[in-house]
Amino acid sequence: MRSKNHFTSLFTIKNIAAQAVFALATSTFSYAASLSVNVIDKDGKPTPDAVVMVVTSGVSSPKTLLPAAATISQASMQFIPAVTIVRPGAKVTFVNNDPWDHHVRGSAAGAAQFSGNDENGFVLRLGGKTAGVAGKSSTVSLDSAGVVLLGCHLHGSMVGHVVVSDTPWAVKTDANGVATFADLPGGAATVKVWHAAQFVDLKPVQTALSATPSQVKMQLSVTPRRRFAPAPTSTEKPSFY
Ligand SMILES: [Cu+2]
Repeated sequence: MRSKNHFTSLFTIKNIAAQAVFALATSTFSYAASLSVNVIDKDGKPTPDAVVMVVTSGVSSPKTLLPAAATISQASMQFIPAVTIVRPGAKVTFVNNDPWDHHVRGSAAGAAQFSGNDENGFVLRLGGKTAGVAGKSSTVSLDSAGVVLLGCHLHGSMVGHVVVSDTPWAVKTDANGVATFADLPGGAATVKVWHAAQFVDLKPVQTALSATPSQVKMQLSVTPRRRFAPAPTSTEKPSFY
């Protein structure tokens, strides 16, 4: 009984200390810093669908947290969107909007696939959609931070990714290759970029965030292949599959 009380009081002291550190950090960095990251490919072209992640030294959380739920459609032989960002523990729903079956699989992407620790791995089969009825769906929980590679056992050309980000600051680059962060805490920060075609991790960039908006440019060492535009209304299986 005595040792239990001793443990409880130690825990309380630790807790108070942690709160004090948090209060100090938030009062020091009371302004919001903005950061714009331009991602270009090896040829200097703007790169959409890259994920920029910022690890901050200041303690804060974004006004908008990463989604705890997301939906990925299978349509015209593609995962749409191609890249989805969620927080750890997110529920991700796959919906088959094609009139034929898909046999979706998720596995650790990149170097993590060799670790043998595929906590986010899953396989699910979805029957083809009947016209006039909602597509069949299935939901998985992605609990560990990391990148999940999506594929289909029936259609080898289908590729997608889910980035389960452990930092709440993660933004996908737009059509112009730009990711913008509006309310970062000031101070030192590390900027990382992920792209499906970038197999060798790019070196993170260190930057200092202040009240003055900052800009960082990051260049991939590869030129990603462009995705063909999906035909959202197609109901016929493309002949080339
Ligand atoms: Cu498929």
